[in-house]
Amino acid sequence: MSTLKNRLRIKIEEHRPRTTKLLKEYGDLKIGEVTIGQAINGMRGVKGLTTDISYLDPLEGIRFRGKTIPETMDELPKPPGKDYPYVEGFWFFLLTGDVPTQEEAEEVVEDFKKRRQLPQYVVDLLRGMPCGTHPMAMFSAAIVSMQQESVFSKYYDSGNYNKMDAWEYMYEDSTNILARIPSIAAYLFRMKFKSDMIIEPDYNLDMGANFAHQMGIPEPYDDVARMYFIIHSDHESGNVSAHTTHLVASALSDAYYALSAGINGLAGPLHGLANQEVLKWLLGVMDKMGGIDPSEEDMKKFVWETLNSGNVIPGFGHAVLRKTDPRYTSQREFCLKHLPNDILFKYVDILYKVVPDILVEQGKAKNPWPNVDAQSGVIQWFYGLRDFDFYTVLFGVGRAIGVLANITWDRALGYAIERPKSLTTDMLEEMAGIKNK
Ligand code: CMX
Repeated sequence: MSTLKNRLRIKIEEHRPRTTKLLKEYGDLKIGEVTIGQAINGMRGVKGLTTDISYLDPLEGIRFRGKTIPETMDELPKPPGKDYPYVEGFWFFLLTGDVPTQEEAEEVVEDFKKRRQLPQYVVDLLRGMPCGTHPMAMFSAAIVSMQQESVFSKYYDSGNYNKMDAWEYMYEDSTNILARIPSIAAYLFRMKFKSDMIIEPDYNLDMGANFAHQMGIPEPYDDVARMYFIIHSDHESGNVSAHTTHLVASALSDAYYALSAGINGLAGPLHGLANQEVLKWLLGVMDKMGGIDPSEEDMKKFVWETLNSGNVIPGFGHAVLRKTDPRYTSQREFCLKHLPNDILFKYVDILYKVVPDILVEQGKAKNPWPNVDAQSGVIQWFYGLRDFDFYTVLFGVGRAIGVLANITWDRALGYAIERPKSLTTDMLEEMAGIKNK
């Protein structure tokens, strides 16, 4: 058994009594209340999920296994000479909560290489889809097409299913998926946007470097990929992609079904698709300003025009965060180092200066600060990735790491099938004392 799987087994066995004790002895303890506003408006802030993989503090932003993004980037093992950690080592860290040693991370790198090969039927499926299909629909279809390989489903059907061992099968499916999806993403990118000039994987490379290689983009795009996948991995359990993946897996659907569903949620413009929306909007701003260095005054005018026409400012606001998203900051730092003079980055920079005050003045958004999506497209654009329909697929590869770690733990801790209760409008009116007799 690999070091990672063995460590995970130990962590799971240590953790199980904590969950059992909470359920058995404190199961009736109240941890919150639900208002009519929350029942109608997306359950915002309702405490109804448990995860130890990440925690989102409204003011501090995300922590992965207790570590901030800078701590994560600093402490995890990196490929020699690189600025960002191995994605495979980050998978080890999210699953176990332990920072792997260099050797442990590299063992996972080797494990992923063995699982990387794409089945021919995935390639055939991608090639058979209508050319107008959105890359997110292709990505989701490719993931669910591999469901026939699920070892979890086979185990469930075997007649020997034991809920205590189910996590092992979820782990195997999850690792197989993670090892393959960067190649799926790169394949569909080259097929769709690079005249079908496919680049075969290089089995000497780690996930980030092989992704850059298969995309056909030189260094430091390998580090961009590592950074991008890590910062997009997890953002607690309540966001649409994470929650959907968890919800589907709670029915004991396997990781292929669950992740494909989560990816479909990520494709929404209020969630993952926002990075594509930001780029589209930014290019519109640039076009209107004639591509010259923008002035703050012109930018303010444009932002107000967008708001007054009933649109949101993409890349700003957040359902939970109440400060600048540290995922934004992390990418901003990358931009300041690698592309400080890029014209698009200058637009993003000015937006950072003018949008928050305008959103405060408008008085609607609870959080006027930028989120992750306000920066990510700019970096991709700079490295020549100009087909922004593809951007959310990149987010999807990263998001898979977090949600697959979560559903592996869901099975380890035997989390139940999700079934919140709904009420009718009549019932809410009755509770509010406004029901017409
Ligand atoms: N521009 C203009 N108006 C905004 C706004 C923005 N960036 N963000 C919020 N608002 C508005 C909302 O549309 C809402 O208006 P109505 O009352 O007219 O419906 C009001 O402010 C209150 O919304 P909120 O409680 O602050 O925000 P929500 O939790 O409802 O929504 C989000 C959060 C992210 C969907 C929203 O801020 C938004 O639409 N932002 C732009 C899209 C975006 O960047 N999405 C990426 C999110 C990142 C992620 O998923 O991780």
